[in-house]
Amino acid sequence: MAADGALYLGLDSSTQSLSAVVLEASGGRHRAVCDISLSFDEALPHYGTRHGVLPHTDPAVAQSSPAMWAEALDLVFARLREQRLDLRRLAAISGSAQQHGSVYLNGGAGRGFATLDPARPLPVQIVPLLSRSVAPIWMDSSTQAECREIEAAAGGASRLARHTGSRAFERFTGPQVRRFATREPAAYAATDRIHLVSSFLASLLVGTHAPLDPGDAAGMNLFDLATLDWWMPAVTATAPGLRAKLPALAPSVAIAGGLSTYWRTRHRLPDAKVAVWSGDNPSSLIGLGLVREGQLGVSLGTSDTIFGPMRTPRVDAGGTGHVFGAPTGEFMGITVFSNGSLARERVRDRYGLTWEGFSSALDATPPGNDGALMLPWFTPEITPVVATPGARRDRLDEHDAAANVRAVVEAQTIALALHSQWMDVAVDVVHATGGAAANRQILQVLADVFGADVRRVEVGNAAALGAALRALHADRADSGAAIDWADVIAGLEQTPPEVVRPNRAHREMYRAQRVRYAEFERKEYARTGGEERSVHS
Ligand code: ADP
Ligand code: XUL
Repeated sequence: MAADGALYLGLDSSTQSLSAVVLEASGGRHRAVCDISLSFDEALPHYGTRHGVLPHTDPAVAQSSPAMWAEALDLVFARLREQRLDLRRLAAISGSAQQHGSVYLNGGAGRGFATLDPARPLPVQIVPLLSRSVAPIWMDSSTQAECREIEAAAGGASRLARHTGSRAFERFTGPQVRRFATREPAAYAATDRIHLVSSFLASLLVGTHAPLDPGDAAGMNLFDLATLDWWMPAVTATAPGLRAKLPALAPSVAIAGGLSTYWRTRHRLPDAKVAVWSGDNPSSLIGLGLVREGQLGVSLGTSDTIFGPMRTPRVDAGGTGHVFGAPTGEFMGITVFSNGSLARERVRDRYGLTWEGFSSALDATPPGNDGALMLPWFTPEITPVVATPGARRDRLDEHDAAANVRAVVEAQTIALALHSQWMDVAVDVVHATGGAAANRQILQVLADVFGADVRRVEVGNAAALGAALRALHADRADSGAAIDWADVIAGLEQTPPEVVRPNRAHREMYRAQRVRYAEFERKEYARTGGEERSVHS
């Protein structure tokens, strides 16, 4: 058992900001005592990012700056020193980062990390270690050709998905590496190590090349979920000599090292342990308390996302879902829909409603909507892949405001259920989060369609909280006092969640509605999906 009062720091380097959550542990329980965030655009304007992304003439290209991420790390420690925290009690740190982004380093990086000078700012010491000044990130969609080439060379999309958990995706690291190796062969040849954002930042903290965990490694199209090692057919298909440039791999619970002299001297920090970092989705899984199969998370944000732990890495034959490693040592499935809050807002605004009016419309209409259906593809959809935007309606009067409100919510909820079936999980509880989880009527539809309790989880930054919980869990395991994940979650002091219970009769009705929806989706998808055929909203 760690000393009472031990502090655990979780960092989250997301697309737009760097956040930090500090947990204080006491008597087997732990609570957040600090939650801060700095926006890259505002705190570090000299990099010229917009929403964390560097300007580029090609809209398909999305890149950011590794030097900026490093400077943010330095700055967040300076801000932490201004908080009322006794950082001498810092026992361990872990982190979470936007997934898929890659950082390219030359042969001097290992020594450079080990000999950072605490008297000098970090960015000027990092820039000479980079073989590519920019890092492609997850919003990049420029690698279509590379995806197809890798799939072909690795024996097809299904084979790639069976091994790595996903078919080739533009934003995944392998296709990004291939594009760099092809277009800038000299810079690629000068690259000694390719880190993900997570392992790059962990390397800065420990002063040596840090390993990758299965959570983030699975976002590369290079990692074999069955062997937890690199899958050589994909590595070979991606770029020449790539194997030697990849980081080491380690379980999520591993300690990557101790905080290096740079941090201890510059920020007067103790010799805290640094646990391996992970991606933001695996970290959020922990932050939302999802640690066993049967628990699902639904995030109703800009996009809608459904995710949950899986004991074994079952893969989506439909080709839209992903499997990543989970910090528990098991796996997680995740499916992302682009038509989330923006689609709900389109309907709300079209009928001139407020959110209260939107909720009243849900109250005023019967579950099942008298059979009226909508396909909510207001913008191009990724699940299923639909290139031509436009909502599709069946037995639904476009002028009936209330019925359209119910139709969009039922459609999105049924789509969440249908497109997470591949995870093959017997759902017993859904943890809902994101802006639209504030809406009780939406949560009722969610409970009825899934036939499960819905708990509204209110966490500030789920990824940073998850990272702090991972630091605590890894520290205890490393100290020979390992605790189960269920106890780590149970020990967290939080406001009790609001629980919405399913209505049995509605559940039966939604079973039938799901079948009809699936049929409508199939028909419309075959007729217009992915093709240039517009159906107006
Ligand atoms: P992000 O993905 O940017 O983190 P959030 O999770 O913060 O997004 O969600 C923001 C969205 O929440 C807003 O765009 C809005 O559409 C939605 N929202 C806020 N309140 C409600 C409500 N009462 N009912 C439905 N949606 C809501
Ligand atoms: C996941 C993905 C995003 C990033 C954003 O596949 O691309 O969720 O991790 O931070």
